[in-house]
Amino acid sequence: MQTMGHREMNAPPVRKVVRDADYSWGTSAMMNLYSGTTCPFSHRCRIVLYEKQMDFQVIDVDLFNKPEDIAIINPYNRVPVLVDRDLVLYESNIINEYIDERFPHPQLMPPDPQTRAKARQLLFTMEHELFSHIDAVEKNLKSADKARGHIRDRLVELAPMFNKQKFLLGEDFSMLDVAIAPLLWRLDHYGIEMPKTTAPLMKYAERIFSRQGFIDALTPTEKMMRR
Ligand SMILES: N[C@@H](CCC(=O)N[C@@H](CS)C(=O)NCC(=O)O)C(=O)O
Repeated sequence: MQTMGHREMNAPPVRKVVRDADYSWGTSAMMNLYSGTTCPFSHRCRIVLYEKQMDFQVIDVDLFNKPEDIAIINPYNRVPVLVDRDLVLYESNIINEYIDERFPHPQLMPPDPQTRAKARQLLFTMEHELFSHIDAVEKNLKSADKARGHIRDRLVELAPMFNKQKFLLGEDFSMLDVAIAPLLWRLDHYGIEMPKTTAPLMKYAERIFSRQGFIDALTPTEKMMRR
């Protein structure tokens, strides 16, 4: 088993498919992320892990045949779940803040308390305004079209901001960009059509998609979501 630390150049992080024997939390020296291969929330955590360039394992969880053990490590029975020795964490934004504090370079949350608090507030707003509608689209519920409309309208409002700045918090890539990226990547896949007025937002999305950490974090299934 590799020890925790920065990876050798060109040595890709390990990704392996989950088997019962892999549920050995508390014994591995590396961080283990239990991740859904198409899950936008797991996608967020994979992006942070790959941006940080440390050793970790991503354990692919088949959500259509979910192992019972997930309910043991997460009372809400969902992925992502991060296991770092005897620490078990769930909720993507909480996991990401932990990874960011544990491996501060490059730092993804703002360094000063006021901007950091503002960032957390914006993460909350993003969950409320955008990601709370994803479930309806993913599960193709009756409300899916309404949910698509909500997401599109919020993104239309956001678009002009990127005429003035490169990323959500200003000139630097941050945790907010990580948090929204899986949704932007899935717009076609979710059948959310964006009007031409959102060109600045689409340019912003491409800026994120071209980052090496983002590319490395994509699962084979996610790669196929965009043509
Ligand atoms: N708020 C959670 C949402 C996690 C979530 O909804 N995960 C989905 C997959 S994307 C899940 O595990 N659903 C349970 C299931 O499919 O059985 C987070 O940010 O981590």
